[in-house]
Amino acid sequence: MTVLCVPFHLDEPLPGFVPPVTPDEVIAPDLPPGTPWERMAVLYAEVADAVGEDELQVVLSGDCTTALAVVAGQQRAGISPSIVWFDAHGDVQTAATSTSGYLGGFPLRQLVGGADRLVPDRLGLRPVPESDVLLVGARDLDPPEVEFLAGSAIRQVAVDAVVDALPDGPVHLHLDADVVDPRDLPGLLFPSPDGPRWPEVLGAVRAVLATCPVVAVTVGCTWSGSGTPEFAALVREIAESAR
Ligand SMILES: [Mn+2]
Repeated sequence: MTVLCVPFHLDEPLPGFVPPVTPDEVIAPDLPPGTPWERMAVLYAEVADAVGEDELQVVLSGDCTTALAVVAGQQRAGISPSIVWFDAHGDVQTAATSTSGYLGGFPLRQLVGGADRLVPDRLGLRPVPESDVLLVGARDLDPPEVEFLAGSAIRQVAVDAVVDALPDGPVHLHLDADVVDPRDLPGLLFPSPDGPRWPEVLGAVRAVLATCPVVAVTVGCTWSGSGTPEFAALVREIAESAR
């Protein structure tokens, strides 16, 4: 088991990033000038290279897009993981549908082969079949996301229903911190009210770890500050579950 830290939010370094657990390795290269996607492609090439075979990888970053690199690295190692994506948001926007243009709202769509292909193509990321994706706890979806998901084989469940909906085979578990109700996790960049309270999220993540073979975990520390001790304890538990 290896804990990697990628102290970035998209292509922006986060020099003050406080990872919830002490990482084994920090990946923080100087990125060349370019568009945000070009810069992220350089960063994620290093992350994908660091993702090895037959070990649980826990990757901590300030966003959800880093998951693209981790899935690409797993595929190179011969693993085709299903995706269990805990997130208050859908992350299935594209440049054509997003009103904000926030790139952090795109990665799940990119994982299933949607638009905005620069990073997936440079990483050699093969599309994950939509039927192998479970979106958990999403409650803040924009209209184009609702429309896309309605016509997609991506399944959606509430946090308390995850255990009966898990896909087969090796699983990439993604945890965007903002799936937690903001009352229990202050400082979130995109807080989404009326979410599951902390004990429910904790129980659901434990159930995933206990029920299916989790081969990688990406944690989007989508907060300003340092998170909470409870969240750090969960990440430590995840990391130790593979020892
Ligand atoms: Mn997200």
